[in-house]
Amino acid sequence: MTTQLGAVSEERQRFYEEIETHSLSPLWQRLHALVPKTPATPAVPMKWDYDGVVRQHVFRAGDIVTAEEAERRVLILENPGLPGSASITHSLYAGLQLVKPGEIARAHRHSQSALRFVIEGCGAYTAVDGERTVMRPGDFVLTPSWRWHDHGNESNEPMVWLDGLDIPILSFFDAGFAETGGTLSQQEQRPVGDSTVRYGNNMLPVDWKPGDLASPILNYPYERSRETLDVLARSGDPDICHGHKLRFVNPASGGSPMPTIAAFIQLLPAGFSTAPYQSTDGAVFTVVEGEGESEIGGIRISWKPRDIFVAPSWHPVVHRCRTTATLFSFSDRAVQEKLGIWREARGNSGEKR
Ligand code: GTQ
Repeated sequence: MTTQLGAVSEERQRFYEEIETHSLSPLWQRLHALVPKTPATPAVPMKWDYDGVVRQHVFRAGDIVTAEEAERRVLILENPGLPGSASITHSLYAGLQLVKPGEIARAHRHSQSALRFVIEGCGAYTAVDGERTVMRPGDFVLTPSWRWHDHGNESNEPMVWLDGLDIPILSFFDAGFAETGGTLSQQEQRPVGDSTVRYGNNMLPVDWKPGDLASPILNYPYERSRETLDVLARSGDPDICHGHKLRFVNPASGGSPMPTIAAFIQLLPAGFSTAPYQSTDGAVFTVVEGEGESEIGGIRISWKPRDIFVAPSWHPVVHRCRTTATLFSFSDRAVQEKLGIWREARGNSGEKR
């Protein structure tokens, strides 16, 4: 009997080897990995300690590479579960970009959508399609797909921001294009703050039609996000899974600021502990204010301002904080919702929606 089974298994092994030479492969050997019962990402929970570890390396990069040489002087935050991928989750890229006083990150455009979330420094600018916005800590800035953008620092302090891009999504679709500008920085076409007033005051110019799926607003300043969180926190109970959480929107559609990337900001009251929450969008968090810890898939991560951490898809997440805390986060929920595949589970049950 055993011999017979062994013989079959040898026969199968020979079969697998033979068909492999014709680029064929048996599904029954791989079915469960290809069609898992629940999401099984190789990405792992991870924290980057900004002030304790990462900051010194970002600044060292500033000593050894010029902005001109590097084009973008960025240290990539690569998920240790996805080595060599330049990805922080399977679908998203994150990096920390340094622009020193007097430097310019050259004008270019690409089909990848990008967000910038300011970690430190004040007064550098991002220009998008000829309009500059001045960046301050906690500001959430967009450089959507195919829009010309450059960055410059005319302040006297270095600036570091978190770059969040959909690079892995574009590379999955093999749909990436990029162009370098003819000039280092763009010609100014509209005054600073134009898009905030034009599109951000709960009105839109009457015959204006969006040219693409991204928000026409360049900067969602922390001042306004924080004020909104404060109003929510003063006048209602926190959600058990999220505390007080807001999603950033494209005022033209009510949807996510960019078609592939959703972004959020949340306030956790001092002493608050969230109920377990899991969703299919792996999320990248950065701490603006407060100290606390998160348990992500059973792994405990303590955090303080400017730290960055990642919660991979379907890992149960719990946040606890000693002081009032505000967390910015971004994920691919925008894409998953468009495809009808996004799921969440609230509380302990692990039940689907
Ligand atoms: O500033 O356009 O971190 O193209 C990676 C790729 C930043 C950018 C990154 C990019 C950019």
